[in-house]
Amino acid sequence: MSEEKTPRFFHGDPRKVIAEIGKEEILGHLKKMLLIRNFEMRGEQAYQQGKVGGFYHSYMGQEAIQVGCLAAVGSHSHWFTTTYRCHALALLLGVTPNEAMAELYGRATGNALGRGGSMHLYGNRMLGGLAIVGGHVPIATGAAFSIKYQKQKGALSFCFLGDGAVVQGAVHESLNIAALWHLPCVYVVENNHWGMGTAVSRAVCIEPIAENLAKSYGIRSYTVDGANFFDCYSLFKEVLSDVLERSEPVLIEAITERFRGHSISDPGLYRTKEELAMAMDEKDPIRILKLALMEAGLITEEKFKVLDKEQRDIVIAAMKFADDSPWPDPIILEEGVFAQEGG
Ligand SMILES: Cc1ncc(C[n+]2csc(CCOP(=O)(O)OP(=O)(O)O)c2C)c(N)n1
Repeated sequence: MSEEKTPRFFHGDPRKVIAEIGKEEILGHLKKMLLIRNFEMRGEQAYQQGKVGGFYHSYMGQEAIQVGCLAAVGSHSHWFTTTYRCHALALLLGVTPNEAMAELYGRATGNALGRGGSMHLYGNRMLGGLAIVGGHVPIATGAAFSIKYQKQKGALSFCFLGDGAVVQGAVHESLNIAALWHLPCVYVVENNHWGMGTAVSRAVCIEPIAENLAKSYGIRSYTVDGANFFDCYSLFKEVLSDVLERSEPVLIEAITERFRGHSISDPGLYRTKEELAMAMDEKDPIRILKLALMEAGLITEEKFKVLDKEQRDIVIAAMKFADDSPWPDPIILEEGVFAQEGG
């Protein structure tokens, strides 16, 4: 990366963050990351066994971004929108592991009654799980408009999108209207370096993305290490108070790594095993948080193993729940369908 391409990273102070969050609560955030990791690993396993159909996009490797965001901003009043890579956000926004897993299995007890599958999970404040690249960005922008129009206090709209989505027209129209109308929307580009098998440098003409793009729309931008919980938490705290105060959109770029192929059917031949192994070692958000908490004397290796096992057991129980759940009754196929062709 040449010098002008090097972003200015936003940093958080781990000691300050631990003092602010509290010792027990920060372990709670580690547990959430472990839940997501275990959910993704077991979900993949179920897929390989033929129990999960359709697509499967793992969030493994990116956990610190959405866990850090939710830890900082809470979920009570905001709107959240994301892509097909949506298991983590759903789990963070109150979808239980049972109903998320049952949705992957296509069962009636699933989060979308077994009709949506892996890419279409919904939560109380979660507008989707949406699979058209860039297509969800106007939806998040609309949510920000509704917050402003209804004069809702303390609420923002958070939109997670991939680096590959940045070149979609809908994203630019959204940024323009959000800046023009001063909408309280936080756009978070999760830059995992790849859009399917295409490197970001072959698809997007500017880097760093957020710093450059934000200039065109006259809005603030930040770049953050998406593997570092403390940095992500601190950034989202800062952005929360900033956007609430100014009611202006903000563009964040979280540099991250996806530990799997684009989807489960992607063998990932475009990157070497060594590159991936290095990323999974050096940029593992769970390992980074674990080491920091060990250094702070908040956790031991043994305690970490106990927490990991607890989360694994929750996910294994969710798989059993899904396995034991009924298939949807075909008679309800047209229920909840709001648009139909013809008269
Ligand atoms: C409009 C549209 N074009 C193409 C696709 C096929 N497609 C699905 S995911 C994807 C890559 C998106 O990459 P990125 O935005 O970086 O997100 P990531 O998968 O890395 O999280 C593409 C091209 C699609 N779903 N929608």
